[in-house]
Amino acid sequence: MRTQVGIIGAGPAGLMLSLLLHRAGFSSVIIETRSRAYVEARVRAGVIEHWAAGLLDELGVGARMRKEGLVHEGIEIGINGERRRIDFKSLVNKDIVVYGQHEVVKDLIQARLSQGGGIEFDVSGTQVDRLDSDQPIIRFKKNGESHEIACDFIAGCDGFHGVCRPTIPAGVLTEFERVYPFGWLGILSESPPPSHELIYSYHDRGFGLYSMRAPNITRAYLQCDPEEDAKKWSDEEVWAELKRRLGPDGEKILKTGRVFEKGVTAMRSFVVEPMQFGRLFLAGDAAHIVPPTGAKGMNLAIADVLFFARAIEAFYKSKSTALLDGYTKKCLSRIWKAQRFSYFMTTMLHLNPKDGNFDRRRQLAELDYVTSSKAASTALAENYVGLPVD
Ligand code: FAS
Ligand code: PHB
Repeated sequence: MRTQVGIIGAGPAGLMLSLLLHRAGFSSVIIETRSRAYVEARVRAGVIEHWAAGLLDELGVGARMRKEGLVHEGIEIGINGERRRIDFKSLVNKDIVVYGQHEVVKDLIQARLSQGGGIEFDVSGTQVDRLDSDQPIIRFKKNGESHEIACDFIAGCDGFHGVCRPTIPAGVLTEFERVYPFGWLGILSESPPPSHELIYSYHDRGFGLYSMRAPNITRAYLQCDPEEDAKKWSDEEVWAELKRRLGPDGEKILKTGRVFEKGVTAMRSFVVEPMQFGRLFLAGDAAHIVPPTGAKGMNLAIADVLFFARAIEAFYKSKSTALLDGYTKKCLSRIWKAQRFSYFMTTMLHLNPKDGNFDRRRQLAELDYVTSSKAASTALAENYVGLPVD
């Protein structure tokens, strides 16, 4: 098999890249270790930044998002039960769309397959080779048969636990990492959320996030120990804690329902530099991880591949390698701003067990300032809805 860009991973990064390359007239093949059903059911992110929603529209894959997604013009920040709204529309004249990542993945797969795109699901034994040549190759197995794809470029869109980053020789990459002393216990439930917008709730018992997937489907998270066993939490205990962390009116405004998904996600900030080795280019979680408090993960992945697709187009159409050579710098400029914002939101809203009473007061002052100063809430709003991708 031969293609111009071999893509490893059918997550948001790999799928979006394939669609962008097709639009520009270039060939790609995606190989994915999981089944189509698995990747389409994997519950992850929930927020699409303003520019990313526009890109989905532009690519003709935004119809279901526009029909089923929820446009939000702000968020609420709770401070021990007192909720204050950050009004994106009035501050930065932008909104976001709440629409599950697995729904985005479904739409992207549907669109790519209907274009005749090649997506090989259920592969195993993925290998990348000859990365420092101009003819890198991908090897994989499927249904017991070995396959090889000759490429001009390989996009490592295989997530944090993929094979691409570890294939880069020792000494090339520099890792930057911060691991947080807490995680999130997340649930999905058949019940209406406590507000029509997201509530990020700081509380003396710990952080709580109240999101949704539909008017009658709640997606909620509780700050917990990163090693927490979700199975040890009964539904009743989760609901009781979610109500407490909303504040005095939690019992009244949070309706319970059947919990059909429960899991713990650990939290880290992670970046590798550079994001390239020869003809292998890393994108998305393969190159960086953000704590989900800023709702940046999926959106960063889409921005990376937008920049990569532009670089590929310049290479083939104008024989210029300038954008390819500048790929890492271009991506990192956005990635580090997203890391800064995600760190800011995470440390402002979560209780760090290592902090003392001085830090609790400092956090409360930061929350008071951010939600009462026009300048500070505008800064939060412009980062939350997504910085420009020019
Ligand atoms: P992905 O991990 O989505 O996709 C990588 C793909 O590569 C996967 O399908 C994988 O099966 C495949 N793959 C891996 N190894 C392979 C191999 N050897 N061969 C072939 N294929 C291979 N972000 C938010 O913004 N908000 C959230 O609330 C949020 N919650 C999250 C919860 C969890 C449990 C996790 C893990 C992540 C969460 N994220 C969240 C971040 C998440 O949304 C990622 O940022 C997003 O999935 C990144 O997309 P990709 O880079 O495409 O990586
Ligand atoms: C979600 O809806 O899953 C979600 C929303 C906002 C976040 C993280 C997760 O910051």
